[in-house]
Amino acid sequence: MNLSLAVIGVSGVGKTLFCINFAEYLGACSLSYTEAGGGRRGRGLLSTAGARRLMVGRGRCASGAVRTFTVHRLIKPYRRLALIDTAALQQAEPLPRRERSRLRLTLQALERADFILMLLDLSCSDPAVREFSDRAGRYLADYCRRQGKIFFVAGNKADLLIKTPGKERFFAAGMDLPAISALTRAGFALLKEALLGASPAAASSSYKMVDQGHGDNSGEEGEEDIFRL
Ligand SMILES: Nc1nc2c(ncn2[C@@H]2O[C@H](COP(=O)(O)OP(=O)(O)OP(=O)(O)O)[C@@H](O)[C@H]2O)c(=O)[nH]1
Ligand SMILES: [Mg+2]
Repeated sequence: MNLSLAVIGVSGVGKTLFCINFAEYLGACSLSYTEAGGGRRGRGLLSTAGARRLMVGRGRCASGAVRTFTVHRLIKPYRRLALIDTAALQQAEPLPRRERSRLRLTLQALERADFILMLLDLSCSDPAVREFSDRAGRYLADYCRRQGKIFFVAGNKADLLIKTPGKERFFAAGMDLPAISALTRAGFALLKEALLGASPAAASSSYKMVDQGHGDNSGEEGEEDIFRL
């Protein structure tokens, strides 16, 4: 049985660092990957340290590509875990052509994934980015509910907060927001537990597990489609 987790969020939120460090946390020393978009298409094998050096940080090589890291036999009962590092969500309206093709790749990745993890940057104080991320989160929660996928949302960069992580509750997209740090690995244990505890077959009940009912994202009409191509 294989498991695929798509990681989504705006640029700089920590998607790439999360994928590499979560794979390493699960026991991977090297990562095989495929990538498409951002003017690139290819595959490769890197150590986790090499992947961090080459792939993390704004403007790093292939930023804007959708990249799939595959790790083997690390998370029982799954034989393979695919971590899909999607292209950054962009707020521009209308989206420039190049961004539309990246968004198309991201939407295809979401279709393939069993689980979708949306990352928000807890250290970000820009209200426009927060509002956009919140709308994107609501849209994705609604999409996952309709498609029978499991949706997680987490606040990354908790290590940058002055308050002790875990002592404060955050909410986004109408949900409780667990605080994690892709850098320090805080919250990874809980995330692993949540992944193992939620089988794709039980998607609708697991969705309720993360939906704490703050705000209304259960409307019959669904959320406004903010991912227009
Ligand atoms: N302090 C801290 N920094 C982090 C954390 N996660 C990511 N970063 C830093 O944030 C910056 C962006 O991280 P990336 O993983 O490249 O972000 P991304 O979401 O992949 O960005 P794009 O590829 O542009 O979409 C890097 O400098 C990371 O080292 C975290 O949990 N804590
Ligand atoms: Mg990245």
